[in-house]
Amino acid sequence: MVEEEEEASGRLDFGEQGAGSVEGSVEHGLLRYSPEVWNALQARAPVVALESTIISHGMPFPQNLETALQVEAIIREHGATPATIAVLDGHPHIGLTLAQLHRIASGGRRVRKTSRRDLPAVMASRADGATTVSATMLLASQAGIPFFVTGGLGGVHRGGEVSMDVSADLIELSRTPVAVVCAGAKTVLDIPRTLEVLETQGVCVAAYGADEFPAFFARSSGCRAPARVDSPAQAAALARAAWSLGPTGFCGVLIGVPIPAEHEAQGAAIERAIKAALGEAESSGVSGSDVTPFLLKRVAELTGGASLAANIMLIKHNAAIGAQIAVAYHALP
Ligand code: PSU
Ligand code: MN
Repeated sequence: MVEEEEEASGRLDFGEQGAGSVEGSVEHGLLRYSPEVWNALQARAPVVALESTIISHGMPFPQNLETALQVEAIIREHGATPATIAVLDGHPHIGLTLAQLHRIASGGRRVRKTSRRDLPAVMASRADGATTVSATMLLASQAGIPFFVTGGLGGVHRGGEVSMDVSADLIELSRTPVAVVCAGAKTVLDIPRTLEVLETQGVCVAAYGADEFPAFFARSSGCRAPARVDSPAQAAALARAAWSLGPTGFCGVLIGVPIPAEHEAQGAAIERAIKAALGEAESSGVSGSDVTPFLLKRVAELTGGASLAANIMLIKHNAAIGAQIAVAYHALP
């Protein structure tokens, strides 16, 4: 395990903001920032948040680490600064070094899947936690980062009307003013009910360059998206309109980016694997926060890696568009 962290080159002096330097990161209040992210935020440059559960629980090592690094590179290529978020030794980190990314990617079960409700326990026990969409949104918002890119969103699980297994991601979108750019929700979930809960919670949902809300591996979910945007500038304007309504108005914004048509071919095989994995989850009694990681792992195994390849392609695609949206937001008049 790579544990050592580089000392920051040259002591950073952020005395005015009350920030200090800890093991190469900038400590400000509750949060520890990588120098790259801290400097970008101080300069009011566009920053894009990234979650870490997709690294620890969404993909196997070492593809997870390679993908995380490539996604960060894509965001930089598009003119924004990536900020991967995770909890290390109980401290929320905004922006990770290579060593810290490696620690999350290779940590196996030692790294805890951390949604909003888990943050206090992970912090108090000084554990390592990989943040889900809900916890990442909360920490990104506290860091002043309004844009966040990921692969797939959590949602209402199939049978959720009985189990009440509804991802905290949906509720977070109703509380926290961060725009989430993703490929929609996987059909391991109940997409119509997911959209119903988002409506009930007052979340602004748009599809990017499409009329339907996307279903991750498939462009079409059969569900019309409540709104449509066709460019980074339009997505940025939508987010600004939402946030202009103030703290008691709209909060999160969800932008669903469909999988590019040329990559959709594998969709049918993946759908069959999803059906099989759902049956296995039920018969082996997997429940709670283990359900999503179990399904993602089994679908990847059953498709011989095709779902993993699609996953990797999608998160990169979303990163390019999310970075363009963050840059467009900064350029709004
Ligand atoms: N869906 C995916 N990939 C993922 C996740 C969901 O296609 O990696 C992860 C995200 O971190 C998301 C979390 O926030 O799972 C949702 O978990 P749950 O269903 O337990 O709320
Ligand atoms: Mn759940």
